[in-house]
Amino acid sequence: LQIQTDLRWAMEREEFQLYYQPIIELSTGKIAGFEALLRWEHPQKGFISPAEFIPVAEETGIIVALGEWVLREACRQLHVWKEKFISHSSLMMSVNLSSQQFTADLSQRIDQILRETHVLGRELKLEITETAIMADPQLAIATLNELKRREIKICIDDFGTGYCSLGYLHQFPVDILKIDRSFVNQMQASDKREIVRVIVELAESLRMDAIAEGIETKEQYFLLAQLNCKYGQGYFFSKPLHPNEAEQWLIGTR
Ligand code: G
Ligand code: G
Ligand code: NA
Repeated sequence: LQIQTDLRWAMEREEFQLYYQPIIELSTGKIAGFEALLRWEHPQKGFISPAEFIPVAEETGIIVALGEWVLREACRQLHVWKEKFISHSSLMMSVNLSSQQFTADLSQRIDQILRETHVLGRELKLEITETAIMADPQLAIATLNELKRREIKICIDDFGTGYCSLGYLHQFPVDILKIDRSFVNQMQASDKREIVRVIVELAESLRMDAIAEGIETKEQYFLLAQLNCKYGQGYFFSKPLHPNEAEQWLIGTR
């Protein structure tokens, strides 16, 4: 496959770029951080969606090196912004992890990156899917505990779409449940709204926070705030932004 070959070269050719989507604290409307989202600008084909190339990067194992680049770049950018905008001192950076990055040596790799980029563990949030965690729950518990010792925040991504055993959930040192977009964008339907309510209450009873993704309307925002969902992100607030645009956002929202 051409895309496989191109992916191998793309890192050296510096064709990857991170975009940043603001994460909002719903009770105040203030920015709490960003989610880093990978973009690939192919020299001939233009922008290729991560939905298309991440699976290929996973099949070929390229995701491990690529994922490490993402972590380093996101941390580097966070540090730059914290130095530049001291009024945003509590800003956090969220990074997506592929299941293949979720290995026993993950925390040592991250230690190295945090040292290099002068970022603190508590400023970093990792987004992991239910599927990645449930692939090997015992390994997951050990790895998550290592991350927790460093005060790194753990978020279960796309919560509600995979299978996360409730029996395990309370054993995982998880900080945040991210409510999948598919529930959020149909919140005007009462059954979907109930699912969102149940996830927010589940998070609360497990002493976790909830974040909603894919908020596109003011109605969704108000409903989520009413349900005491702590954080949110989505096109209603902002699409994922080029770093320069993200900076403008920080300037405008101090
Ligand atoms: O940004 P966009 O909606 O096009 O992303 C599509 C999918 O790709 C999302 O599910 C997102 O989680 C995933 N994705 C984006 N950036 C990264 C990344 O840096 N690492 C991993 N593993 N997945 C990512
Ligand atoms: O599941 P995950 O958080 O990895 O998905 C992030 C992806 O969702 C990003 O690629 C981003 O472009 C996309 N996205 C972000 N906000 C919205 C939104 O409000 N609506 C829709 N449909 N997609 C969104
Ligand atoms: Na995510």
